[in-house]
Amino acid sequence: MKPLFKISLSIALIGFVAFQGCKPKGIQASAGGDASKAYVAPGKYDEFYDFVSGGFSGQMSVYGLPSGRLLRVIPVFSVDPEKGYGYSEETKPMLNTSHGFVPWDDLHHIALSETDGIQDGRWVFGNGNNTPRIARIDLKTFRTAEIIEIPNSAGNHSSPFITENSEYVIAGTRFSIPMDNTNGDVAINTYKQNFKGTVSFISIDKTSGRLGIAFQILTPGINFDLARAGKGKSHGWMFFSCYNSEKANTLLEVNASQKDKDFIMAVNWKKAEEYVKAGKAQKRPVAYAHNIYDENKHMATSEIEKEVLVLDPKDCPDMIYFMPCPKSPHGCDTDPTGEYIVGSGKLAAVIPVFSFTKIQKAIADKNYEGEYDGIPVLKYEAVLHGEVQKPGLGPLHTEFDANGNAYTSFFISSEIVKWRISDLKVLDRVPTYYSVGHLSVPGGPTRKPWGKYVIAYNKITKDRYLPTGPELAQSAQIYDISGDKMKLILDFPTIGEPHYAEAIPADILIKNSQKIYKIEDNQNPWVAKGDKYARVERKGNEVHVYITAIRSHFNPDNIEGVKLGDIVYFHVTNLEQDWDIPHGFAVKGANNAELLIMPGETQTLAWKPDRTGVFPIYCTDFCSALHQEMQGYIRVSVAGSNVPISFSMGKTQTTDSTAVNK
Ligand code: RUQ
Ligand code: CUA
Repeated sequence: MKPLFKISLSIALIGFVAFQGCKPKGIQASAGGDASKAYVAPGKYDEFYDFVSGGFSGQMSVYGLPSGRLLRVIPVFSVDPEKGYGYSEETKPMLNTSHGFVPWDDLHHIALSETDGIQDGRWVFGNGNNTPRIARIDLKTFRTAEIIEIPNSAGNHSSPFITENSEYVIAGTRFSIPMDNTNGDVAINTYKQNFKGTVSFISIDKTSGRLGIAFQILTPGINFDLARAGKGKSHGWMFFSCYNSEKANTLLEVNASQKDKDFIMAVNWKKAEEYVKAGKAQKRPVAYAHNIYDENKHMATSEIEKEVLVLDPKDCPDMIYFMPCPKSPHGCDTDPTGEYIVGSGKLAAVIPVFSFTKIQKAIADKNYEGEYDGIPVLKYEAVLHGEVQKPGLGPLHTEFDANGNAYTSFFISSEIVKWRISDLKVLDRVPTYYSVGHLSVPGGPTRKPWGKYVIAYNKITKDRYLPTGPELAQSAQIYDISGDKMKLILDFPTIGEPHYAEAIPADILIKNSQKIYKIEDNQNPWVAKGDKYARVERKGNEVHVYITAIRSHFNPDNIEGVKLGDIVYFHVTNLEQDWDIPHGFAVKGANNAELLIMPGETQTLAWKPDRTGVFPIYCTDFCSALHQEMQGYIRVSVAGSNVPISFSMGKTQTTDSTAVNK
């Protein structure tokens, strides 16, 4: 098998290289779809919100479908000067980790919360790949509400995947590593002895959404790539794709592609819950950050948590099984009925489809082909529903419609292939421009796909848009899937590198969308709930400026008495109570971004002046006809100055106009 495979891989790669090298003829002609299907008239709403991961931008973006209009970029793991996220004192703790402040991450996957296997529109989750984290975004405010770090993990790629009643978001580690509570200072080539993997089950509080690491399962030292929860009949199970069953620690490109089959790991998490209840989990000392944004205080707090429960499969029989899966599986997707699990070997020539019923039978019959690190390996043929033959090259991800069809992306052959789950027949194929990674059908990973479109998220765009220097935009392409044949109707560039996306009917979110923060509910410790609270206070070398903002002035707007060596905290409260009236706040020379303060909210900017003088402050968001007049001054005097703290708005100064610092 090995030499044969090598040949087919090199043919695939030659094909890929050739494909990269010259543009197939006639592409521009074939790319013209029925654009009217993507047309949303000015002033009309889109039918779906589409939440798209930003990859190495660390953010999540929100588009309208089918128009492809960009509605919002939600800052998640990366600082965002546009919104002051990660720059204001209130939001800095959101990016705290056990390594300190980490202002960036690599966000690959989206998971919308579900009730009974249907999207409920409460939260959207995203993973941080680099410094393992999961974020929860509140869909009332489209803001990051919580970030939890994951211990015993390195490269949180197989994440976050949600169960059908949002019991858990689940995260598998991409890299195996020495566990956090062991001495990690070991030779890298002791991989096989010292490196382990984990998968983490992070519980979601039903009302508040608050996250907590319920337990982790220790696994052999392999790499987890993706995952999906079971649903319907397979609810209570979780399926993870894994590669590097060879346990290579170097040149994985070759060394982790040796075996014909890697695995899909099936975890019976209901059983795992029983083991935790029965006290089978070990408490392990770890350190991970847990950051929560309090909506009433408009402020995040970060705590370092110290312990995690770990289940070792050695002590927990019947909890995990391996299923052989051809050649370095990437995507692992469960169909809407929960009966079928689709594996996608990046280097495989077929798509294997597993049957949950057969998996249960093989487990009951102990139909094993052996063991891997003491964990039973089920017989491939015994658990297989069948293989899709000759589907394309480099299958990555599969989504579903409500009519029993599957849509698989093919990176190497740059196409989407539609096939029928029941008889595994290929029904249609369309090219993508180019090299599609994930694809997404609205509701596609749930029990209730909404269908209508499949959206391809492409890694390479080459000649699709005007050239923009060495780097070109990644792109999304929308295909109409309402008929038998897929039809390209629109393509649009994306922010960062889009990996996965999930779309949800707009109606589900619109009704909950928050318009303002009520000023009377503002519990920020530095709030100024009206003009009479506007003031400046000195505390040692800290100067606290309590500023209110309302169209079109700041109160106070003239501030004096700051001395070199002071640190100034501008606590700005936006007194507006109208929808869509944020004010911004910036001061010259701050080593910081602006603040962008929503109606009813308080945010704080820290500024350490580096020279004496008079510095402008101003509103950055065009809020009114007199936005440009929304400005003021702050005076900074020498260190030993006796200029007293003073502040005002609207008063004509009575001091001697020639007064300068002595
Ligand atoms: S991955 S392009 Cu990071 Cu989801 Cu498959
Ligand atoms: Cu406030 Cu511009």
